[in-house]
Amino acid sequence: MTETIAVEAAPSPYRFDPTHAALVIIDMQRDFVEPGGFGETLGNDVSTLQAVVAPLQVVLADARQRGLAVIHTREGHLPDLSDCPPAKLRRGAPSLRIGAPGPKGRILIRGEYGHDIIDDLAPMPGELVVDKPGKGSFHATGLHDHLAASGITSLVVTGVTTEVCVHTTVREANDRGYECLVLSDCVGSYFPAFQEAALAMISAQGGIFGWVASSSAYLSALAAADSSLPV
Ligand code: C5J
Repeated sequence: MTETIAVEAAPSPYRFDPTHAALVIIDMQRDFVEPGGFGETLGNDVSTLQAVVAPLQVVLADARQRGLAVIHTREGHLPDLSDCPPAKLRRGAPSLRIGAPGPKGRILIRGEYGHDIIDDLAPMPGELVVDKPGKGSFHATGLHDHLAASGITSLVVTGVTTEVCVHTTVREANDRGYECLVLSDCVGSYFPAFQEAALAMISAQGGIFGWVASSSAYLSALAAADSSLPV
């Protein structure tokens, strides 16, 4: 039986049908979350991203238990860097550039240990893993086609970093007609001020890009709907 769930969210209740929804987990990769990866080479303190892992594990376990579609993404490049625009390679002042040998293998290169998703959130068989060369999950990937073929119209978005790959993905999704709920404690930034501003931007102006809720509000709404089902 399908049912519309209403999650207490900003700027208004987020309504979705779990049979047409997916949990999207963005870039929870060792290269961003753990010391020695791309995030740290850019001068960031990676510890702020680690706070996301525990609440996200709870949301992921719930999605798996209720059969919600789960999609993971990974930002990274082919070993020959042919899919990495030179402008991206040159950008910033990293201590190690994309493709350089780092403590977890070549920085942000597909197939390397650091590029993969952290063990605590490792994909299970049957869960889609989208490899993306950009910040957004729709650019140069088959994600839109996959979602359309699966009848998915609502995205519950989590992962890192809030103002970069999460924001870019939500903006891309919004322009393609998806309704996104961003879980505020399941997205993380290296910069607290960016976290706050990025979340505010999503729900501002009547929900210009989407909705924002805590994972507890999201899980409570699902649990309430479970308990109201006829037995
Ligand atoms: C960044 C990402 N920050 N996953 N990537 O370069 O947000």
